Amino acid sequence: MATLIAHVDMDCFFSACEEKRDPALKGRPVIVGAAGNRGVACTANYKAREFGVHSAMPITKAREACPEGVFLPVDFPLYALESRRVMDVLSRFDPGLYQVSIDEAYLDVTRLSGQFTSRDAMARAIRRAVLEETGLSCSVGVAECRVLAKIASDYRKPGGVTIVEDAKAFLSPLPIEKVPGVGRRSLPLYHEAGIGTVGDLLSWDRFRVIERFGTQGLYVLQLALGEISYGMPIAKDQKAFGRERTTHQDLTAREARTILLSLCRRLEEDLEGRYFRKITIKVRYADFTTITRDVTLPSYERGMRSISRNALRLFFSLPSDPRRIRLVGVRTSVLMEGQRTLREYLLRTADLAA
Ligand code: TTP
Ligand code: MG
Repeated sequence: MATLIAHVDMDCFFSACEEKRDPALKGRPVIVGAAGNRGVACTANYKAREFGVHSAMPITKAREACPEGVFLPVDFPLYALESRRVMDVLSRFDPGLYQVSIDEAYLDVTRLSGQFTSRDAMARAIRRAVLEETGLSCSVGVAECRVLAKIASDYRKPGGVTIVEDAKAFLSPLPIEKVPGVGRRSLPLYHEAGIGTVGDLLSWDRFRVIERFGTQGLYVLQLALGEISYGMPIAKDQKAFGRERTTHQDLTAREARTILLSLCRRLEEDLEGRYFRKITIKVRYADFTTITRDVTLPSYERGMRSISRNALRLFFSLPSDPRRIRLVGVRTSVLMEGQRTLREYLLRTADLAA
């Protein structure tokens, strides 16, 4: 079953907290950021946004744009308290939720979705629970890839619920800068090439995209084609990544090796380009004896080839054994941050095309 992710993002969070504390503010343009004239706006409610006020706008400019606005200083302890309340509600839906910032979180809702008639009903239930229990409004995006879930939560703000069933249909009409990572620096490159929407990029040949926009262009393309589906984000302090599978039917060594290879592939996806120095495999026999073997590499490596080569080498180093195998696993540890290289993307793309 594919992982299903919900991304929840609070609507104009700081000003919503201020409006909750002082209901007299409701209906008025509220800008949180500074008491005097120094600094920038942290956030503006939707009323203030109608005047063109946006976050990161210098306060002096915001006052010009919206003279009747209510300008408030930042009350961080208040927002932190409200944030905790929101996360408490969300953690009932996924105790392992991943909080990204003060006002947003990813939830693994794979299992939860089975309790609802539809993904939409589930997303609405999450939104309603937050609203009823905290008095604060949020927007929810649901998709099988967390990047799409995040784009989706922004799609119908404020108070919106968006379910992505089809990556291509959803992304095609969107401006390309809606994809996280396409920012101020790269956007002009797309515009120069006549690309405004993700759909425009999809009409290009894959290799032309790579030539012109490199890894990022390819990433956008793959996202839209459903070839990338990232699950839950992984905590920065995670020390190891592993995948294992228990089978219902005990396996021969040959079958176990095939499963081990598919686990290596999943593991490579989990790693999202990180480097590793240690690889461990685990084998459990039908009689429950479990053995592990590991190797520490002379230097950091990454990628599917390194994982599978080392895992298979460890597997073949096991003494031949007539017992059937009921579990195999592979793990990488001693990790270092890293991004996927273009070469790795191409290798994976070649794999996908094969
Ligand atoms: P966002 O979720 O980006 O913005 P928002 O919640 O105000 O509005 P939206 O409805 O579009 O989600 O950021 C969450 C909070 O983080 C925001 O209320 C204030 C703070 N923040 C800053 O302090 N500085 C900034 O530049 C931004 C973007 C946000
Ligand atoms: Mg927000």
